[in-house]
Amino acid sequence: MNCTKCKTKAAIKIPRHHAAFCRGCFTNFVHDQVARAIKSETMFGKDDRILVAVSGGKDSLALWNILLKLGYKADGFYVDLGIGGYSERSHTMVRQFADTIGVPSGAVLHTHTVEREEGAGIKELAQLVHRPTCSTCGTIKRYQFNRAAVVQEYDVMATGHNLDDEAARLLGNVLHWQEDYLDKQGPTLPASVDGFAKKVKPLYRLSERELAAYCVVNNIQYIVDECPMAQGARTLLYKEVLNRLETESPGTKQYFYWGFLEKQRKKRASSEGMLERDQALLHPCSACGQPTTAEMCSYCKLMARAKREVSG
Ligand code: Q46
Ligand code: ZN
Repeated sequence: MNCTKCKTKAAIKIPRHHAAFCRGCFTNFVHDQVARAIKSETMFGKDDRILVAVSGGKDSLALWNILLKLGYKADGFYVDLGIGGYSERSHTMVRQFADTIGVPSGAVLHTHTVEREEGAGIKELAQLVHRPTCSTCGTIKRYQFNRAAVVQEYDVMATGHNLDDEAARLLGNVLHWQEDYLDKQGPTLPASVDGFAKKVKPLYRLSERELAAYCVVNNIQYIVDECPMAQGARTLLYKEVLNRLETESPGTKQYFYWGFLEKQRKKRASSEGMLERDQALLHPCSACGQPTTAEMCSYCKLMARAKREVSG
Protein backbone atom coordinates (compact mmCIF):
# COMPACT_ATOMS: atom_id res chain seq x y z
CA MET A 1 0.00 0.00 0.00
CA ASN A 2 1.21 3.52 -0.82
CA CYS A 3 1.07 6.76 1.18
CA THR A 4 -2.15 8.69 0.50
CA LYS A 5 -0.17 11.94 0.39
CA CYS A 6 3.17 11.33 -1.33
CA LYS A 7 2.63 7.87 -2.93
CA THR A 8 5.83 6.34 -1.50
CA LYS A 9 5.56 3.11 0.50
CA ALA A 10 3.10 3.49 3.41
CA ALA A 11 4.13 2.58 6.99
CA ILE A 12 0.79 2.94 8.79
CA LYS A 13 -2.85 2.50 7.83
CA ILE A 14 -5.57 4.76 9.31
CA PRO A 15 -8.81 2.95 8.39
CA ARG A 16 -11.09 5.55 10.02
CA HIS A 17 -9.73 8.17 7.62
CA HIS A 18 -9.50 5.71 4.67
CA ALA A 19 -5.82 6.66 4.51
CA ALA A 20 -2.30 5.24 4.79
CA PHE A 21 0.86 7.25 5.40
CA CYS A 22 4.63 6.99 5.15
CA ARG A 23 6.55 8.01 8.31
CA GLY A 24 6.95 11.69 7.35
CA CYS A 25 3.37 12.18 6.17
CA PHE A 26 2.09 10.34 9.27
CA THR A 27 3.93 12.81 11.52
CA ASN A 28 2.39 15.69 9.54
CA PHE A 29 -1.05 14.07 9.86
CA VAL A 30 -0.68 13.86 13.68
CA HIS A 31 0.53 17.48 13.92
CA ASP A 32 -2.36 18.57 11.72
CA GLN A 33 -4.93 16.79 13.90
CA VAL A 34 -3.58 18.56 17.00
CA ALA A 35 -3.49 21.94 15.23
CA ARG A 36 -7.14 21.44 14.22
CA ALA A 37 -8.11 20.50 17.78
CA ILE A 38 -6.38 23.62 19.18
CA LYS A 39 -8.12 25.86 16.67
CA SER A 40 -11.63 24.39 16.66
CA GLU A 41 -11.82 24.23 20.48
CA THR A 42 -10.08 27.63 20.98
CA MET A 43 -7.52 26.09 23.31
CA PHE A 44 -4.60 28.56 23.21
CA GLY A 45 -2.49 30.79 20.99
CA LYS A 46 1.20 31.13 20.16
CA ASP A 47 1.78 33.68 22.97
CA ASP A 48 0.18 31.58 25.70
CA ARG A 49 2.29 29.67 28.21
CA ILE A 50 1.17 26.04 28.42
CA LEU A 51 1.86 23.58 31.24
CA VAL A 52 1.71 19.94 30.06
CA ALA A 53 1.11 17.16 32.60
CA VAL A 54 3.70 14.49 31.73
CA SER A 55 3.64 10.97 33.19
CA GLY A 56 6.34 9.30 31.09
CA GLY A 57 3.70 7.49 29.01
CA LYS A 58 3.25 7.77 25.23
CA ASP A 59 0.36 10.25 25.20
CA SER A 60 1.80 12.96 27.43
CA LEU A 61 5.30 12.81 25.92
CA ALA A 62 3.85 12.83 22.39
CA LEU A 63 1.75 15.86 23.37
CA TRP A 64 4.73 17.78 24.75
CA ASN A 65 6.73 16.97 21.62
CA ILE A 66 3.92 17.98 19.22
CA LEU A 67 3.31 21.31 20.97
CA LEU A 68 7.02 22.16 20.85
CA LYS A 69 7.23 21.13 17.18
CA LEU A 70 4.19 23.31 16.38
CA GLY A 71 6.02 26.26 17.95
CA TYR A 72 4.09 26.61 21.23
CA LYS A 73 5.62 27.61 24.57
CA ALA A 74 5.06 24.38 26.46
CA ASP A 75 6.68 23.34 29.75
CA GLY A 76 6.30 19.96 31.49
CA PHE A 77 4.92 19.11 34.93
CA TYR A 78 5.74 15.69 36.40
CA VAL A 79 4.43 14.27 39.67
CA ASP A 80 6.71 11.68 41.27
CA LEU A 81 4.19 9.49 43.13
CA GLY A 82 6.79 7.44 44.97
CA ILE A 83 5.55 4.07 43.62
CA GLY A 84 8.88 2.18 43.70
CA GLY A 85 10.35 1.01 40.39
CA TYR A 86 7.38 2.29 38.36
CA SER A 87 7.94 5.89 39.47
CA GLU A 88 11.71 5.57 38.93
CA ARG A 89 11.25 4.31 35.36
CA SER A 90 8.61 6.87 34.44
CA HIS A 91 10.72 9.69 35.92
CA THR A 92 13.69 8.51 33.84
CA MET A 93 11.59 8.65 30.64
CA VAL A 94 10.38 12.16 31.43
CA ARG A 95 13.90 13.41 32.29
CA GLN A 96 15.33 11.81 29.18
CA PHE A 97 12.73 13.53 27.00
CA ALA A 98 13.27 16.87 28.77
CA ASP A 99 17.08 16.63 28.40
CA THR A 100 17.10 15.64 24.74
CA ILE A 101 14.07 17.48 23.30
CA GLY A 102 12.35 19.73 25.87
CA VAL A 103 15.23 21.82 27.25
CA PRO A 104 17.00 22.22 23.85
CA SER A 105 13.65 23.61 22.56
CA GLY A 106 13.59 26.16 25.41
CA ALA A 107 11.16 24.25 27.68
CA VAL A 108 11.37 23.68 31.44
CA LEU A 109 10.47 20.54 33.40
CA HIS A 110 8.82 21.09 36.82
CA THR A 111 8.75 18.14 39.21
CA HIS A 112 6.54 17.65 42.26
CA THR A 113 7.74 14.87 44.58
CA VAL A 114 4.90 13.50 46.70
CA GLU A 115 7.20 11.81 49.26
CA ARG A 116 8.91 15.13 49.92
CA GLU A 117 5.96 17.56 49.66
CA GLU A 118 3.14 15.46 51.11
CA GLY A 119 5.39 13.51 53.48
CA ALA A 120 4.83 9.93 52.18
CA GLY A 121 4.42 7.99 48.93
CA ILE A 122 0.94 7.75 47.40
CA LYS A 123 0.23 4.19 48.66
CA GLU A 124 1.14 5.10 52.26
CA LEU A 125 -0.91 8.30 52.12
CA ALA A 126 -3.94 6.40 50.81
CA GLN A 127 -3.62 3.86 53.63
CA LEU A 128 -3.35 6.65 56.21
CA VAL A 129 -6.55 8.34 55.04
CA HIS A 130 -8.36 5.02 54.35
CA ARG A 131 -9.13 5.89 50.74
CA PRO A 132 -8.45 4.03 47.47
CA THR A 133 -4.96 4.78 46.10
CA CYS A 134 -6.25 6.13 42.78
CA SER A 135 -8.69 8.56 44.34
CA THR A 136 -5.94 9.88 46.68
CA CYS A 137 -3.60 10.10 43.70
CA GLY A 138 -6.21 11.93 41.60
CA THR A 139 -6.85 14.51 44.34
CA ILE A 140 -3.13 15.24 44.76
CA LYS A 141 -2.30 15.34 41.04
CA ARG A 142 -5.25 17.62 40.17
CA TYR A 143 -4.49 19.95 43.05
CA GLN A 144 -0.73 20.23 42.50
CA PHE A 145 -1.07 20.55 38.71
CA ASN A 146 -3.58 23.39 39.05
CA ARG A 147 -1.53 25.02 41.81
CA ALA A 148 1.66 24.94 39.72
CA ALA A 149 -0.21 26.46 36.75
CA VAL A 150 -1.78 29.25 38.83
CA VAL A 151 1.29 30.11 40.96
CA GLN A 152 3.64 30.15 37.96
CA GLU A 153 1.14 32.05 35.84
CA TYR A 154 0.60 29.59 33.01
CA ASP A 155 -2.33 30.44 30.73
CA VAL A 156 -3.49 26.88 30.29
CA MET A 157 -2.97 23.30 31.53
CA ALA A 158 -2.83 20.52 28.89
CA THR A 159 -3.26 16.77 29.41
CA GLY A 160 -2.62 13.85 27.06
CA HIS A 161 -6.16 12.35 27.02
CA ASN A 162 -6.71 10.76 23.60
CA LEU A 163 -9.76 9.73 21.55
CA ASP A 164 -9.89 6.27 23.21
CA ASP A 165 -9.83 7.81 26.71
CA GLU A 166 -12.53 10.33 25.91
CA ALA A 167 -14.78 7.89 24.03
CA ALA A 168 -14.50 5.35 26.91
CA ARG A 169 -15.29 8.08 29.42
CA LEU A 170 -18.27 9.20 27.37
CA LEU A 171 -19.56 5.61 27.14
CA GLY A 172 -19.28 5.28 30.95
CA ASN A 173 -21.08 8.59 31.51
CA VAL A 174 -23.85 7.65 29.08
CA LEU A 175 -24.29 4.13 30.50
CA HIS A 176 -24.75 5.57 33.97
CA TRP A 177 -26.53 8.75 32.80
CA GLN A 178 -24.07 10.93 34.67
CA GLU A 179 -25.58 14.14 33.34
CA ASP A 180 -23.38 16.44 35.43
CA TYR A 181 -20.26 14.78 34.05
CA LEU A 182 -21.68 14.77 30.51
CA ASP A 183 -22.18 18.52 30.67
CA LYS A 184 -18.57 19.06 31.72
CA GLN A 185 -16.89 16.48 29.46
CA GLY A 186 -15.10 18.28 26.66
CA PRO A 187 -11.65 19.11 25.31
CA THR A 188 -11.68 22.66 26.72
CA LEU A 189 -12.69 23.62 30.24
CA PRO A 190 -12.41 27.39 30.70
CA ALA A 191 -10.72 28.99 33.71
CA SER A 192 -13.89 29.23 35.82
CA VAL A 193 -12.74 31.66 38.50
CA ASP A 194 -9.46 33.10 39.80
CA GLY A 195 -7.49 30.18 41.16
CA PHE A 196 -8.66 27.60 38.58
CA ALA A 197 -6.57 27.41 35.41
CA LYS A 198 -8.05 26.63 31.97
CA LYS A 199 -7.73 22.92 31.04
CA VAL A 200 -7.42 21.45 27.54
CA LYS A 201 -7.01 18.03 25.86
CA PRO A 202 -5.36 18.63 22.47
CA LEU A 203 -5.07 14.89 21.60
CA TYR A 204 -8.80 14.15 21.50
CA ARG A 205 -8.71 13.65 17.70
CA LEU A 206 -6.01 10.92 17.88
CA SER A 207 -6.29 7.29 18.96
CA GLU A 208 -4.03 5.39 21.35
CA ARG A 209 -2.65 3.34 18.46
CA GLU A 210 -1.81 6.47 16.45
CA LEU A 211 -0.01 8.04 19.42
CA ALA A 212 2.04 4.90 20.06
CA ALA A 213 3.00 4.88 16.37
CA TYR A 214 3.88 8.60 16.53
CA CYS A 215 6.30 7.92 19.42
CA VAL A 216 7.95 5.03 17.54
CA VAL A 217 8.26 7.02 14.29
CA ASN A 218 9.73 10.02 16.14
CA ASN A 219 12.06 8.05 18.45
CA ILE A 220 10.29 9.09 21.65
CA GLN A 221 11.05 6.59 24.42
CA TYR A 222 8.16 6.10 26.86
CA ILE A 223 7.18 3.83 29.72
CA VAL A 224 5.05 0.99 28.37
CA ASP A 225 3.92 -0.57 31.66
CA GLU A 226 0.77 0.68 33.35
CA CYS A 227 0.95 2.06 36.88
CA PRO A 228 0.78 -1.04 39.19
CA MET A 229 -2.05 0.62 41.12
CA ALA A 230 -4.24 0.90 37.99
CA GLN A 231 -7.56 -0.78 38.71
CA GLY A 232 -9.48 0.89 35.90
CA ALA A 233 -11.05 -2.46 34.89
CA ARG A 234 -14.23 -0.70 33.86
CA THR A 235 -12.47 1.85 31.64
CA LEU A 236 -10.46 -0.98 30.06
CA LEU A 237 -13.68 -2.89 29.38
CA TYR A 238 -15.25 0.17 27.70
CA LYS A 239 -12.11 0.59 25.59
CA GLU A 240 -12.24 -3.08 24.56
CA VAL A 241 -15.90 -2.80 23.57
CA LEU A 242 -15.22 0.35 21.54
CA ASN A 243 -12.21 -1.32 19.88
CA ARG A 244 -14.40 -4.24 18.79
CA LEU A 245 -16.89 -1.83 17.28
CA GLU A 246 -14.04 0.10 15.64
CA THR A 247 -12.65 -3.07 14.03
CA GLU A 248 -16.06 -3.96 12.61
CA SER A 249 -16.86 -0.44 11.61
CA PRO A 250 -13.87 1.95 11.40
CA GLY A 251 -14.72 5.47 12.56
CA THR A 252 -17.19 4.42 15.30
CA LYS A 253 -15.12 5.98 18.10
CA GLN A 254 -14.74 9.29 16.39
CA TYR A 255 -18.40 9.44 15.30
CA PHE A 256 -19.39 8.70 18.89
CA TYR A 257 -17.15 11.29 20.58
CA TRP A 258 -17.01 13.98 17.92
CA GLY A 259 -20.78 13.66 17.42
CA PHE A 260 -21.21 14.29 21.15
CA LEU A 261 -18.98 17.38 20.91
CA GLU A 262 -21.04 18.69 18.01
CA LYS A 263 -24.26 18.36 20.01
CA GLN A 264 -22.58 19.94 23.03
CA ARG A 265 -21.47 22.90 20.91
CA LYS A 266 -25.10 23.55 19.95
CA LYS A 267 -26.06 23.49 23.61
CA ARG A 268 -23.20 25.82 24.57
CA ALA A 269 -25.36 28.85 25.40
CA SER A 270 -27.28 26.96 28.06
CA SER A 271 -24.20 25.18 29.43
CA GLU A 272 -22.49 28.54 29.88
CA GLY A 273 -25.38 29.47 32.12
CA MET A 274 -24.72 26.31 34.06
CA LEU A 275 -21.04 27.11 34.39
CA GLU A 276 -21.98 30.47 35.88
CA ARG A 277 -24.21 28.75 38.41
CA ASP A 278 -21.31 26.45 39.34
CA GLN A 279 -19.02 29.44 39.73
CA ALA A 280 -21.44 31.09 42.12
CA LEU A 281 -21.04 28.08 44.44
CA LEU A 282 -17.25 28.42 44.57
CA HIS A 283 -15.40 30.26 47.32
CA PRO A 284 -11.82 30.12 48.67
CA CYS A 285 -10.75 27.05 50.70
CA SER A 286 -10.38 28.04 54.37
CA ALA A 287 -6.89 26.47 54.48
CA CYS A 288 -5.22 27.16 51.12
CA GLY A 289 -7.43 29.67 49.30
CA GLN A 290 -8.00 27.54 46.19
CA PRO A 291 -11.63 27.69 44.96
CA THR A 292 -13.90 24.96 46.31
CA THR A 293 -17.60 24.32 46.87
CA ALA A 294 -17.02 23.03 50.43
CA GLU A 295 -15.52 24.89 53.38
CA MET A 296 -12.15 23.19 52.81
CA CYS A 297 -10.94 21.80 49.45
CA SER A 298 -10.57 18.02 49.04
CA TYR A 299 -6.75 18.23 49.03
CA CYS A 300 -6.60 20.14 52.34
CA LYS A 301 -9.16 17.75 53.88
CA LEU A 302 -7.04 14.80 52.77
CA MET A 303 -3.82 16.27 54.16
CA ALA A 304 -5.51 17.29 57.45
CA ARG A 305 -6.75 13.72 57.85
CA ALA A 306 -3.30 12.29 57.12
CA LYS A 307 -1.77 14.56 59.78
CA ARG A 308 -4.42 13.57 62.36
CA GLU A 309 -3.74 9.87 61.67
CA VAL A 310 0.02 10.35 62.08
CA SER A 311 -0.23 12.35 65.29
CA GLY A 312 -3.18 10.47 66.81
S1 Q46 B 1 -1.13 6.98 38.44
FE1 Q46 B 1 -2.37 7.38 40.23
FE2 Q46 B 1 -3.21 6.42 37.91
FE3 Q46 B 1 -1.44 5.01 39.35
S2 Q46 B 1 -2.15 5.53 41.40
FE4 Q46 B 1 -3.99 5.25 40.17
S3 Q46 B 1 -4.46 7.30 39.52
S4 Q46 B 1 -3.25 4.23 38.36
S5 Q46 B 1 -3.80 7.53 36.11
ZN1 ZN C 1 -7.35 23.84 50.22
